[in-house]
Amino acid sequence: MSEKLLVPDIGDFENVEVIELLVKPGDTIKENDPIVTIESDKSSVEIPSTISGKIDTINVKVGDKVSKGDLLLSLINSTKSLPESNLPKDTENIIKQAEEAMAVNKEELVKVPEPPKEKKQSIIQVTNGLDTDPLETQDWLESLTAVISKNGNQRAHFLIKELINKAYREGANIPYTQNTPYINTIPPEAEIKSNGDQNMERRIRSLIRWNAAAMVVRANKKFPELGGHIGTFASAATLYDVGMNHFWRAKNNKFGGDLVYFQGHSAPGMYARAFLEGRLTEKQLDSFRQEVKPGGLSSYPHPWLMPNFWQFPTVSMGLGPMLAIYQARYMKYLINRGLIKDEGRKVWAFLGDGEMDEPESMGAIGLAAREKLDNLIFVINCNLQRLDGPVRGNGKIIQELEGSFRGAGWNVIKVIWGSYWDSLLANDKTGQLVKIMNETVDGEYQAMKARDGAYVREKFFGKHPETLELVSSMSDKDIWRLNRGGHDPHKVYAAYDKATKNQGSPTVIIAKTIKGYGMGKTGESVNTTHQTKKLDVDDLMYYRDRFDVPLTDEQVKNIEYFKPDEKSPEIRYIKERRLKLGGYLPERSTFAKPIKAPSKDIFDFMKVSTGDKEMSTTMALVRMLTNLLRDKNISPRLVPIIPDEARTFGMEGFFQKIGIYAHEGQKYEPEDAAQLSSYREDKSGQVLEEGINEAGAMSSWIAAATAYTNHDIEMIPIYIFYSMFGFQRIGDLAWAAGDSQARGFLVGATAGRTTLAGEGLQHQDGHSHLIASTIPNCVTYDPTFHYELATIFREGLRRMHEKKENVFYYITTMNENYSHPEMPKDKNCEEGILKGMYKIKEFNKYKKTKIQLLGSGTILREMLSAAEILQNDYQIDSEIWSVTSFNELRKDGMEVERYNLLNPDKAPKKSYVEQCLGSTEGPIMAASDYMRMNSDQIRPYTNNKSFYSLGADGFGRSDTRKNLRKFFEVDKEHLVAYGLSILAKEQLIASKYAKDAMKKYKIDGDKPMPTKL
Ligand SMILES: Cc1ncc(C[n+]2csc(CCOP(=O)(O)OP(=O)(O)O)c2C)c(N)n1
Ligand SMILES: [Mg+2]
Repeated sequence: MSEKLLVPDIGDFENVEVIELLVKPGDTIKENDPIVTIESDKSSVEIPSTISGKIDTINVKVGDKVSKGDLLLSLINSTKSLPESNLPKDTENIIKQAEEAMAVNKEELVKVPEPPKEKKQSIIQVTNGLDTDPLETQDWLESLTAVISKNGNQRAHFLIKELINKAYREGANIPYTQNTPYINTIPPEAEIKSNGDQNMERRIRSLIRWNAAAMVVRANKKFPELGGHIGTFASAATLYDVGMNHFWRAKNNKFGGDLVYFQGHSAPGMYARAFLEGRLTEKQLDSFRQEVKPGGLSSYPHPWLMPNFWQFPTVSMGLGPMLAIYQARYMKYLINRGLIKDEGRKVWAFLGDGEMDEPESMGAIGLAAREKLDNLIFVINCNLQRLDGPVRGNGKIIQELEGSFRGAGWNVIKVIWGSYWDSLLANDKTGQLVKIMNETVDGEYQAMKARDGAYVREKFFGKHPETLELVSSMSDKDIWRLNRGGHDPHKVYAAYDKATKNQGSPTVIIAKTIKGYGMGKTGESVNTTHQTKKLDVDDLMYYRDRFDVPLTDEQVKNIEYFKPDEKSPEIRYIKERRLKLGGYLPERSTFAKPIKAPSKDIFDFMKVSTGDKEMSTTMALVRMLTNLLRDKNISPRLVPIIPDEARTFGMEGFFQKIGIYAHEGQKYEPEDAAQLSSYREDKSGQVLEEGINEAGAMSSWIAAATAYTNHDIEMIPIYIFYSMFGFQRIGDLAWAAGDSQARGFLVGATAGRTTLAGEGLQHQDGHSHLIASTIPNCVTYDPTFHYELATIFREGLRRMHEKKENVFYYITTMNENYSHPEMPKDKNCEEGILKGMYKIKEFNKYKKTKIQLLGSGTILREMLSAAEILQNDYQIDSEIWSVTSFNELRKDGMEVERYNLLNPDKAPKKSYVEQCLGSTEGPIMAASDYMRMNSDQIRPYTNNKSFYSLGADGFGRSDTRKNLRKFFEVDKEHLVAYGLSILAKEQLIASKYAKDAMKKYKIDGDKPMPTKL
């Protein structure tokens, strides 16, 4: 049967140009195969076939304008698609596989036996002092206890929910609290026990504690300026040790490995463990924070400085939690796209309670719950202190965090009290103990641990006769021994076990600890703990005794490290545990295969002139990406990341072509279902549409850009954003990306202070290149023409993803439409584009006066126009240089200058700028759509030639592009006037020409500087 394929609904567009035919008569095509590419003035989209068959005739040609309903082609032997299966084949397959895997997981889930729960005592307590009828309360509570023991927790929960709903419907509009009492979430009888040797683990932990502290103290004894932290790891040692001994699986050839984000300033503890494991030497410990000589240990986790050890930079507070969430999300993305196996890997993040004050720390917890990231576990170490003092002196950080995380939909496990409290809580028949636990504020809890047992008896248990009675048979020492949950390996183990088995939501473990645990009077639970980095001999003796470290007094005085013999049970144990868990942690490695850069011809279409066709560089980029999606090596690895601006950048064609990642697929028919670029969410979708969330998008980008090490698969993330909402919004994340050795593309679209016209002060970017230039491994470009963009992009693919160079690219693209010329034939052009500048044109008619004109981004076009005016109206010759990157030119200049200064006896080298401009004629005038500082960067490298830079300094404002360029004095008229004035200043022409030009172009010499307006 024969069938006709018509142009589908293409949204609001009419008469859209056909720019590519992707098939020819005689071809056999399948459903969803792209047929033609059409292009409006803003975006290009492929039209896929909805029919399979052999092409009989094609009814359109390149250059035709088409609208909805126009005939594209006729097919013979066609079969039409069924409406419900319009997903691409591989998408369908991936979904099928994922669904099968989910079914298997579900079966596994059913098989996991629930631990036997012996209910001895109700955990529900009377805690409300405003109880007006205790007997009635008791009745209700007993009924509930009966339900729990007879029908289980779920039933009890259901009944409570129904009661609350009923109360709400009856008008009792009192919000349900997100808090549970201030006790452990897991009751003692439900705790899963560790099979580890507890005595052995305590001994090992004590040695790690000692060596960690010794390392900091030794470094500071040598060089007091070095700093370091003891108190943080001291509070978290048990939290780390239980994970290291029992939970965290390393990467090896059979398993991808869990990913652990260690709290930045607990690094000494990780080094101390690695020392016992034999991964670090004593000499290395002694070079903690002395990294200038190779082999030193970095202050905090920095993959850039210790590339085989640290995986995640976490010390800038708040970044760790966000990055971990997006890492867990990205892991699911890779699984759902069928790019990695689902091995049940987990992402763990260790955070400080003070760190949770960072808006970033909590900023993405909603996403984690929404996306059901049950591969994510947060451990918040609540030692109740941050740097200066208590985190919530007058409140309770644990309760506050519980409320926020539960509200967001997380599985919350509180680990507040250690095992010594179990019997006290069991004997708390009236609930008075829990009541005072609930009422005591963190400031008091902290103060108690800075004192002694007698103080705790008086100030805590003494709050009520019943609780005082509860501890009457206990000595002050016994009271002092009542431990906090985060220091009890049993409680921590039970929490970790529960967290790893949780399904359908992320888990947060909120553990209560003591800052400076074991440091005694000088450092335990005191406000100055955070800065303690020196311990005197008495403190050290106390610390040794507190943890039974087998060192003599003499050895303590010398602050010696302690490492048992290789054959000792301790070392054997520590190694055995890690062997069982697949290897050591942290460790950074990569086994990712490179991606072959696409052949040059895939970019050829960008090397020819666009003729009359005008387009922006943003559009040229999208065209290029569309083409790259046809390269079988590149296509699956591209990760387009967009913060809800796809349409702004003309990328809506991607919705249908590769889909938007959505872990639940698409549960609704989109409003625009009938249209070609309809909003398509898909479980195996490729685009990460992050919402209005630049920090989240950047975190996703970092996860993708480091997938080569964390998942052993090289990915090509391309995050496209409004350039103004890039670096200045997420600068610290970009810095962390550099540290992480991220590889990928950042695209600052709609860039330029005067190029993005109507949006105004907050939108117009005149400095992102300068911010980007602060990151040493960030390579930046500001191209003007499509062939420059293609050359830069291809080289980026080659350097980062084929040659595995640890750099990342920042490219600005613009929204100004213009036609693009053919790539110059000059064989040095490509090299120049990549190095940062090349000569694009020369006017040499009059051979009297010459000027060198440098332009970047869209201002290059103003410069080209200005050169023409200078030639035609003023008989000035010029050479015009397209500067694709002032930043790259400066890097080269700096390096060459440094070499020359350090090698005064050798023949000096020439910077690339000098090679280009050093022996040219006339002064140099440079301009870009960025601050003058952008072009000023190359001033020192021009061989003392006169150098003038122009740029868009000052706050932007909304107006037409023409008016803005005039205002910032980077339009062709100002460039002409400035050019003439420069030549006059250099005494090459008379000043009257400049004056004339200013009059002609109505340029007011007394106008205030734009920075002051
Ligand atoms: C963004 C940022 N701001 C400030 C700091 C400096 N700083 C380092 S540790 C610290 C206190 C941390 O308190 P908390 O998170 O409770 O960790 P703890 O040491 O108590 O475990 C601060 C303010 C930082 N590292 N990062
Ligand atoms: Mg803290």
